[in-house]
Amino acid sequence: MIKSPLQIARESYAPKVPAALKGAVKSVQGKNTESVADQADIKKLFPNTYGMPILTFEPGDSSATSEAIAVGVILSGGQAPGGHNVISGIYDGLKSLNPANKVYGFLGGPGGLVDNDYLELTDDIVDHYRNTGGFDIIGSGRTKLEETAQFDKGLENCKALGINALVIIGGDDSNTNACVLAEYYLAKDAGVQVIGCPKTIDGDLKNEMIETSFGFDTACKVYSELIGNIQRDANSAKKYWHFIKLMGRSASHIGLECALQTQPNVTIISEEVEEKGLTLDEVVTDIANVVAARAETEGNFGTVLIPEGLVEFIPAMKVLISELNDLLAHNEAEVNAIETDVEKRAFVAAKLTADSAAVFTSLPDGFANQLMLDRDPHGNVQVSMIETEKLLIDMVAAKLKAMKAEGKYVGKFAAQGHFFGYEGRCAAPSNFDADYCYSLGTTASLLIGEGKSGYMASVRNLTAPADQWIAGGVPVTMMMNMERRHGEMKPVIQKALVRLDGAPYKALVAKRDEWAKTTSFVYPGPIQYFGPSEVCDQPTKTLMEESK
Ligand code: FBP
Repeated sequence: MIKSPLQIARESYAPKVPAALKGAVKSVQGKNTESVADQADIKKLFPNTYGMPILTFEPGDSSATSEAIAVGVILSGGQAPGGHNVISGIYDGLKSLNPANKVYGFLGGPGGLVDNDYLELTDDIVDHYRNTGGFDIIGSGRTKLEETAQFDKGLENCKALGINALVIIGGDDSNTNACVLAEYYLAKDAGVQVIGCPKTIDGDLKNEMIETSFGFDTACKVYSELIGNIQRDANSAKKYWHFIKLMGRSASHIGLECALQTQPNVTIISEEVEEKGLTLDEVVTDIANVVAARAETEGNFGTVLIPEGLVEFIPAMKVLISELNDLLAHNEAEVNAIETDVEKRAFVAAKLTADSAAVFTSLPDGFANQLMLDRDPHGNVQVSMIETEKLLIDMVAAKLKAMKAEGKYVGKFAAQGHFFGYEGRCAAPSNFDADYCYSLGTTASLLIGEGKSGYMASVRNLTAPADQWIAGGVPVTMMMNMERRHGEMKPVIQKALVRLDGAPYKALVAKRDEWAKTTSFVYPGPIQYFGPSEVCDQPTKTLMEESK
């Protein structure tokens, strides 16, 4: 493989780690824990992993096992910058516990564990991927580990390889399943520990003990660079409105962080739309009003940030999508057998409730077709395939036309649509993510050495310099509550949506009217890896606001 000069230079970057992880390490037990809600139900479902104490690693004599062990690593779900550093942290951590320890990577995500598709990681392989983006070292996948038959097959494969522990690097659903697996193996006394690591660019796996998921920092910095470039173009030519959809399946953390970094004219926050019960027409009217006001002062240009998951937060659309999910799941064969989109739409519309059918038939055909596309293995609509930015452009254009007819708009509206998602998911990790991920991996190896299972690696105090970060383990059950999924109540890690009483959202609200009226764009530029710390090591604005 030909490497770029930057890749070669980054190979020798030594990630910064918490001071406590630099020498001999002991684990200190904190208080026993409770789940965030539904304690009785979660306790009953997780008798072996419920209530375990929080662990913190501090300098001191280790009680970790020095017997040689083997560990299996799995990358689960969407790519996030820094995954390779989690693996190199696990690898180095285990080798420093005992050079005879082995690390296997299961290929192509959780499915690799069930299919016994694996690769033994060696110095050569790991060195090749240090500080690089992507998940290509072993690949990722979205197979759900939830059936006991899969757990048993996985166990058989672990036993054949002599694997004593698995590390599952994933988002909220994957870590929920990791905990179910940990519980199952403990109940069976199977001798395989399971540890989770918090991954997702979406930033929605966070709580009191997990300050951020890895990858969020880099992805937001990449998108903010691109938004800044577009804003500079918009401000130079003064002829386009740019509607930019940003990845993040549910929560609007990415849009919010990018807004704080770039100061666009309009930022839609899905959670706010839901809270206020806004209709699609009201969202469109709000944008059109900003376009009309700027036409009279600044000119016919600007930027609108749109969260990827918006459609699922507009109340009427949410009901429609949920009906569509059930309807498509129950009539899969029939729907697939229909040849044309027109007939498909008619078939679906006839089966929806009257209100949802009215919403569905009012949508542009192309958009309605996108809502009928295949769901992902977790039953979610694949929002990355829904062109919300184009829908909004068309609807804003129509609204402005009507406003013009009423003499309420005097400008000229020309718009460009963009979707930033895949551009950021495999970017070379920022220093923050390179350091954070390596620390998470090292922490996971220590949790394994301590014989723990059902824990997630946690590294906190992230707005301080890395040597002051606090590493430890948090029982996954602590993050759980019961939620209805596909008609059944299930224990799941509580998803962290944007909090409307949270500091990052309040920081946006304090400024957004000014950013709408004026041209206050910020152009963050590309991620920097070499140079002064204030340029290279800054955490996200979200973390900084939350830690104030
Ligand atoms: P994870 O939750 O697995 O981290 O993935 C998040 C995500 O990047 C979303 O932001 C996006 O909607 C989705 O993955 C896209 O999925 P795919 O890679 O399957 O197109």
